[in-house]
Amino acid sequence: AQVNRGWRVQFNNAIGPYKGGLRFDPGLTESVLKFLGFEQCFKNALTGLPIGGAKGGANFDPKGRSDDEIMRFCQALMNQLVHYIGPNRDIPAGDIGVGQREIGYLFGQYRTLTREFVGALTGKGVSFGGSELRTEATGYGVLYFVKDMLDRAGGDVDGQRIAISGAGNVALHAAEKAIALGARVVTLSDSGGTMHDADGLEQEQLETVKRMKQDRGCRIEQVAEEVGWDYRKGETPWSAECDIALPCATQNELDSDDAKALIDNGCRLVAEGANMPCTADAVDRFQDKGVLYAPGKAANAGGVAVSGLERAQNAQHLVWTRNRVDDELQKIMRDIHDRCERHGGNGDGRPVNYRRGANIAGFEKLADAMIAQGVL
Ligand code: NDP
Ligand code: 8G0
Repeated sequence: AQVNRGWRVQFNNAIGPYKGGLRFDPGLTESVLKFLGFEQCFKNALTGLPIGGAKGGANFDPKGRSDDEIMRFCQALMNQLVHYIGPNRDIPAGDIGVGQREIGYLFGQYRTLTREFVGALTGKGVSFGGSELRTEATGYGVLYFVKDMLDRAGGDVDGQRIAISGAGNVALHAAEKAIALGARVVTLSDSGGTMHDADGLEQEQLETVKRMKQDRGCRIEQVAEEVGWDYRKGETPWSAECDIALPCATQNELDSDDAKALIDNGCRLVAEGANMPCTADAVDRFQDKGVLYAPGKAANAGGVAVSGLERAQNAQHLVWTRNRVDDELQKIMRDIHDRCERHGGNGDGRPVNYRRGANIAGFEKLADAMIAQGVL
């Protein structure tokens, strides 16, 4: 038999029930889940919705597994997870290596074991309680946030060259919205390497990338060949010329040397689609050089926010339209931007310190809730 380890780190539920993603990654450790759970508390507070912070997953490697193997692993994991989650206790969702298919299997097992149809998971298929736009929410939300940052700084997304890392849920939907807003997406990547083209991705090419990744699990190397882009084996996107960088793959994927290369190549704005993709040194360098920088807890909060909206729809036994969810998402991203500006603004039209603003705004809300409830 094969044995894997699963975890759920329930970090704080002072504002609402625990909420956060589940990750399948052979390199996963409890320590990674703890920092992700910690960050999740402040992100969820920033959304303005009543959700606490958690993170979980397993050191299971989904790559190369059959559909049946994935289903059986999801069922085995839920046999244990069922004791800890519930619509008013802890509501997991997908994350790296866990998409709609996995959430479907997890939900099916939860429903079978509990004999209840309730919103104990988010990111479900829209035919069984999932919210419209949840799949797209994180990536779209990143672009809405970037747009708000540029509005504040007197710029525009249209015509900007954007380097994106990753080729998963967040990266591909960030790319989709970037193209829709008139930007040039000059890179995508995976753990094998980077595809690059200075002219940028056409919408039609993006459809090809999505199909190849989602239906056939192709690597970026194969995708690059198919769409006729340059492939840089073993390289990250951070040596490309760009105006904006959106790290959307994983933690610690952009270090201080990468930050220097980006700045030297003209990058003026960095927003984190992934959780903690930039090392602390890299962030210091961006801020020292006046590069606008938005941490994941602000820029990628659209995903968990729409998960919060999915939970609300499930609790009301209602289904909202895509337009309604999109309007709510844009409003939530704007509110997060305003909170960052209020707590991280430097006055007089000077650049906002989004790192400081996001940390203070998220912390203040959570600390107030804990003190009021006598937790401290
Ligand atoms: P996916 O599993 O859909 O995609 C992950 C992508 O990142 C893949 O292209 C993967 O490539 C790449 N990647 C993973 N590890 C590495 C690595 N070590 N080096 C280079 N590339 C790597 O995950 P998501 O898109 O959902 O998540 C991406 C990030 O966004 C994570 O940090 C996640 O926590 C964060 N996030 C996700 C949200 C969501 O709603 N999904 C919400 C908020 C944040 P490969 O195939 O080679 O592994
Ligand atoms: O929807 C969620 O609860 C969720 C899923 C995956 C990642 C995140 C995140 O905010 O990092 C949230």
